[in-house]
Amino acid sequence: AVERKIKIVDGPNGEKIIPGSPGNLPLSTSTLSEYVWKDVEKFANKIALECGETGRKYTYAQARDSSNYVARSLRNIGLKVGDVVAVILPNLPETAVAFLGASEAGLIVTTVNFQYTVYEISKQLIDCNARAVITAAEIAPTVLAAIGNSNLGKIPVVVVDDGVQPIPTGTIPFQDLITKGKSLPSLPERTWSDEDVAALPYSSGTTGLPKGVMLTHRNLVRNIMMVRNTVPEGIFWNKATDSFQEVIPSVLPLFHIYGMNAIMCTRLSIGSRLVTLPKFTPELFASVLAKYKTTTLLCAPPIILFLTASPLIKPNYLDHVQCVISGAAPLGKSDVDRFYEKFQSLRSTLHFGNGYGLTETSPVALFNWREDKYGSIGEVLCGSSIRLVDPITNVDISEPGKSGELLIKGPHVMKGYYKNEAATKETIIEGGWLKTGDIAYFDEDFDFYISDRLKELIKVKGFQVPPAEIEELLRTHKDIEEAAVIGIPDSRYGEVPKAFVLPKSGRKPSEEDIKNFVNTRVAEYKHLRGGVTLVDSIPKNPSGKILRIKLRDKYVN
Ligand code: 4UW
Repeated sequence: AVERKIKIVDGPNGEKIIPGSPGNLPLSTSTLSEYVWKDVEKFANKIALECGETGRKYTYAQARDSSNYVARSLRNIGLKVGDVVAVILPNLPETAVAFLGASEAGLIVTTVNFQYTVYEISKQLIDCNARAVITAAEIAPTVLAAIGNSNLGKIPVVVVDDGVQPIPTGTIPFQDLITKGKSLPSLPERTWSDEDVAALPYSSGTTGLPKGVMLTHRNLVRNIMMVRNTVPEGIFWNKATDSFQEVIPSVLPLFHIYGMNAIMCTRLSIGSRLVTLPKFTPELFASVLAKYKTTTLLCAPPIILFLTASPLIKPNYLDHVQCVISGAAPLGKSDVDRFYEKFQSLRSTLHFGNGYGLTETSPVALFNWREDKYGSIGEVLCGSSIRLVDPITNVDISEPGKSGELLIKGPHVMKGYYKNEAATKETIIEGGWLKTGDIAYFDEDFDFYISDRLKELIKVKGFQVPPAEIEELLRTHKDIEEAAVIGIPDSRYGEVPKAFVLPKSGRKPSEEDIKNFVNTRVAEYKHLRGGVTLVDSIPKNPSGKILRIKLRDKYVN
């Protein structure tokens, strides 16, 4: 056990501020790509990125140079500093090259779920006014249809060639950005600072529709530094040396903040080898684990459950694994116990970590690495602080065991929601505190636990399903007057969405019809697996806000 010397500080308005773990953050004004590549000479010839399906690889020197050539090309095709470029790619080596290249060119990268439908993609592209798209051959038809459905006009579409599917006419091969960029002049000196926006992933936050989360270069870089200064080196992260290199299957999607910053950027900054999996199939994941000596597993709970349950994963596949990190959704102690029952030989050597955070915090805010406290989300990262506020009385909590809404402050907290000042003001309140919508408490050692979720967000396998988005879609159905969507617990998915539907008078849509309507318009994980119930009224408060908690109390608990 570690004794943590944390002293609660009184704020000017009665706040009880709980400071993060001790540890100094060195000053930095690097942009994201400068930070990621800053030590690249130390591991220039090691493999940085490798496709787990085809074996296509980039060494560190190649990855850095290719990103730089991509940056030159993107500027050369007319994109200007501050333009938004959408990266709609599965996990490929090129996803990192595209992301970091666009960032180096001073563009803002919005990452889009590559499993999205035409409907979902066009919404995001329109909302952020994307000026270009980088995608893959397999997805290109969907992306082109989404652009066609939008008011964006003719924008450049760059396509990564998978060697299987032809690239649609009128699009730019990604490889051309690299090869032609090489002979273009170097980028001019940068005119933007680390306080400018680098990434624009989407999150619904505590309420409403998905919103662009403005993460600056500083947000992302500071978060990497906060993790590296709080979480023990040599266990949970290892810088590459002459004789050692981390090997990490990159299975969590790179469009989500966990894959993007906590895995891709963080681990490239220390010289790890990322083996990218373009899709999650049990066979591909098993073959990657069998082939590569994986040292580090960065997972969400469903992956840990999969490793435990699947007969395709032989216990010896994990023999070289030093640590398993879980994040994005709750992981129970019993899940860890079952994992160790299968991977017996790891019991004395393996370290289990649990990271908690949000898209809005770049993402890591708290991290647990204590073996005796698996259910905990651990300690607050250095360089940041938190508060717990009773959601009913609005009074700050300063004793162990009492639950309140978790508020976060620090250099990792987003600049705000893109073009949405109202939502920003509701989420980042006076003093710069970000409301998480999660209910938490702490114990005698200042280790934290999430006990409930105040916000309406549903998390399916760690992915966000904003109820407001499904409700908006349901209201476009010809027979539906009103709808409310809630999450119900599910052993496989964590939670699944369930819809309550008020039909238009005289109409009686079938459950099957409603499910089909939704399921053909949204990505697979948003499907109404929890079913559909027809109701006579949707509970609302006087101002018209849906009282989802009433539905939860009536139908779930
Ligand atoms: N336990 C319980 C957790 C946990 C959790 C998140 O989609 P977003 O916006 O963001 C994420 C971030 C994942 C992440 C954070 C920190 C970290 O170290 C890591 O890797 C180890 C991954 O998923 O959803 C944010 C919401 O997800 C829930 C919580 O409700 C939060 O507000 N959540 N991590 N360990 N719940």
